[in-house]
Amino acid sequence: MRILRFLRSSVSIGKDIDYYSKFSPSPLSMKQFLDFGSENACEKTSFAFLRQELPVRLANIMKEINLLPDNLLRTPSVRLVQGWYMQSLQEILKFKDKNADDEKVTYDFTDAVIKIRNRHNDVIPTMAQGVVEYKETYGTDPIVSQNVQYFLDRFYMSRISIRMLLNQHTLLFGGKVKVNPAHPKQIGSIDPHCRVSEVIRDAYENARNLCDRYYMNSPELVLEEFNEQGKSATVVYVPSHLYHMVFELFKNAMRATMELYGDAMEYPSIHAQVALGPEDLTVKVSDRGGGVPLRKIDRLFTYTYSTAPRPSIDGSRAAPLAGYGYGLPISRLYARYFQGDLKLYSLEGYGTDAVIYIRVSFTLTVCVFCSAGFTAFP
Ligand code: W6P
Repeated sequence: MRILRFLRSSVSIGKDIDYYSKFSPSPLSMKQFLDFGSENACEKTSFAFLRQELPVRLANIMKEINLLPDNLLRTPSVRLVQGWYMQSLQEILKFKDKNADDEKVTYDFTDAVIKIRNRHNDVIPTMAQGVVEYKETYGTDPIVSQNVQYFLDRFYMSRISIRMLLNQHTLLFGGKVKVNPAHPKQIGSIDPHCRVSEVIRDAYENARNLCDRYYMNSPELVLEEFNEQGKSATVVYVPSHLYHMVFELFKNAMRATMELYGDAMEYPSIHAQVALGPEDLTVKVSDRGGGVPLRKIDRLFTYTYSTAPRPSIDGSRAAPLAGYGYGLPISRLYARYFQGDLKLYSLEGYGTDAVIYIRVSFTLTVCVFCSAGFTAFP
């Protein structure tokens, strides 16, 4: 009986995936995100949008998961992730024919959204584990590596875009009031006046703490801003995304510096520069950690290259500062999500400049899967 029910539900979920994957995801502009948080937008509007849009985004990426190499698809880790996507799709589809005017319905929906977000918390390390399992059994070749790279970039971009929707909905409608007491001026996760330098200093301090713990010392930060006198640069942005990116860059810059200078008592500072122009806000993080040869730069963004077995989590050894996991490629996706980018320029024998580009215009449409940009409200 149970098996029969399972079979029947997995046949119908297949049909749901087919149906919803035929729709294209609707990219939102920063302005549209802000409008959802304004006075005249309500939980009902957001509910009506999400109960269609979430299945579309989930189904589209589930179709792509199915195109992975068989041997990767069969790893327990990828199966696990696939199961989470199926479960979440089913939970959203339960709201298909529900009455949007019923407060109980929208309340339950917000609850479901929170559950789904939590279910998918560990997608990145779990997929990384799948890649490790695959590599251990089959090794890697350049073709598989390239396919995995293409897939994971789209998969993680899709995840960023879905989580953005989930977060906005729960932050705006999950509580009694729309304002977040910790960040009253934010619209959900978006800060219309995100102070870039504050985020940079915060990320530096936290990276420095890790560095001090691992190396017993750390390089200083020199931060410079280049824009209208006296004003510090602000952008309409998701501060947590900016934090994630610069934190990753600082960890890498610190590690390179500490590894090159070994037991020296003094270390060359890390320089961060912030420049605001009419189109771009640019953040450059420069270290003098000896650089990386050009031949090895691409590897820093390659999933099959940078995946190492997960470091032990028994806490008996301090976690290494960087180099495990997907920090850099994921950071680049965060930058590209709002039509920006993240690039590395290295001077081998000297140091590395890491540059984050952030587009200033808030009418830009965010990326759903790729970095192709267009404007919703020119
Ligand atoms: C390095 C390698 C790297 C990656 C990202 C950011 C900074 C640095 N410095 O040597």
